[in-house]
Amino acid sequence: MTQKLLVTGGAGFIGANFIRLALQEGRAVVNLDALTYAGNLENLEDVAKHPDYTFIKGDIAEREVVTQAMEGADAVVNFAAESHVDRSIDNPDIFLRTNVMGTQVLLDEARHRKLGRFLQVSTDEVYGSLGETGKFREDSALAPNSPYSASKTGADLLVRAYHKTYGLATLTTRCSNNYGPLQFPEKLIPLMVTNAVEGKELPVYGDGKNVRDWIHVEDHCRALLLVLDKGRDGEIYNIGGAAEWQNIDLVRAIIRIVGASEEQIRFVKDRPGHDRRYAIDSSKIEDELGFQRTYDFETGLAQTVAWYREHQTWWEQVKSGAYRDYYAKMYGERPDAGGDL
Ligand code: NAD
Ligand code: TDX
Repeated sequence: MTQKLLVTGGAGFIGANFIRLALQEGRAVVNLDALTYAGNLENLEDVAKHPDYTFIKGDIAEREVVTQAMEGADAVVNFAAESHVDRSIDNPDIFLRTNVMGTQVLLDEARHRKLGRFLQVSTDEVYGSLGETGKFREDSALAPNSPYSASKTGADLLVRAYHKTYGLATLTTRCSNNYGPLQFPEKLIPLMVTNAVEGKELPVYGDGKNVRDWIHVEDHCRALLLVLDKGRDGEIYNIGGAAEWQNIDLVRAIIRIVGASEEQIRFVKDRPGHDRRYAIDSSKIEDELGFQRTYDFETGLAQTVAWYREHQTWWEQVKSGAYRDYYAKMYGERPDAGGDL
C-alpha cells in the first residue's frame, strides 16, 4: 500500500526538494505549511496537480489543522520551522512558538494516533561550536548558542521525551548546512550567488574563517527517506556532507564560478554568538543504514550556481517580495483551505 506522509514545512527549501523525491518514489504526501516569508508554493508548482499530493495551508502550532492534516497519515516528517539564525537573534519569539510549541502539538497528535513514525528534521547546530579539531557525534553534548539552535534543541528534547514517556516511534536527524536549488536567498550560498550576479556587496561576517560542513539538499533528502524506512525507533542520526569550508574560501569560490570580482567582498560586523566550526561524524548512518552521498561539493556548488543563474526570475521575485502576490492570487479567496492549486 502507498505510504502516506504528512510533511510539514514542505513549501520551504528542503521540504520542497523532499516532497519531489518522495512523490518520485511512489509515496503520497500531504504538505502542511503556514506559508511564512520562507514558504513558496512556486517551489512545488510542477507537482501541485500530482494525484498523490495535497496541500493544506496551516500552522503546526494550531491543533485543529494538525488533526485534520494527520488524518490517515502513516508517518510525519517535520521540516516546519523558523530556520534563519540571524532572524532568531532579532526576534526569538516566533522561533519558540513554531520550533518548540509547534513540534509539541505534532508530537501530541501523533501520540494520540499511535502513529508509526515521527521524523524530526533537526540540525548540527544543537551541538554548538567546535574548535579546530573534532566532529559532532550523536552522543556529543547539546550546547546550542543561538535562539534558533536553542529552539531546535528544545524540540529534539521533546521528541526524546515523547519516545521515552509515551513510546512514540520517533526518529531524529541532525544535518549540516544544506545547499542546492530553491534555498531562500537569506542563507550564505544563495545570498552570495545572487549578490555576486547582481554586482552587489558580499557581506562576510567577522574574519570569514568560520567553518561550515556543506551537504547537497538531495543527499540530505535521500538520507531522510533512508532513516524513515530503516532507522531504529528513538534513535538520532547525524547527516554530514564531508565538505568543510571556511566561509571566505567559499565566497571566493562562488566569485570565481560567477565571474564576479573579489572587490565585492565586504567584511562586516560578526554575528553575535557566531559558532566557529561545525563538522559531522556521519559514521552511524553510513554503517547502520548504508548511507552514501552522491554529490561532491565542487560539482554541486557549480550546479547550484547554474540553477540560480537559470532561475533569476524566481529569486528576483523572492528578493523583492513580489511572490506574495502569487499567493494572494492563488489563496486569497480561501486562505485556510487545502486541495489542489
Ligand atoms: P525554510 O525556512 O526554507 O522553510 C521552512 C518552511 O516551514 C517554510 O515553507 C515555512 O512556510 C514553513 N513554516 C514556518 N513556520 C511554520 C508553521 N508554524 N507551521 C507550518 N509551516 C511553517 O527552511 P529549510 O532550510 O528548508 O529547513 C527545513 C528544516 O530543516 C528546518 O526544521 C531546519 O531547522 C532544518 N535544517 C535546515 C538546514 C539548512 O541548512 N537549511 C540544516 C539542517 C536542518
Ligand atoms: O551574509 C552572511 N554572511 C556570512 O558570513 C550570511 C547570511 C552568513 N554568513 C556566515 C554565517 C555562517 O558562518 O555564513 C555561514 C552560514 O550562514 P547561514 O547560511 O546563515 O547558515 P548557518 O547559520 O550556518 O545555519 C544553517 O545551517 C544549519 C541554516 O540556516 C540552519 O537552518 C541549519 O540548521
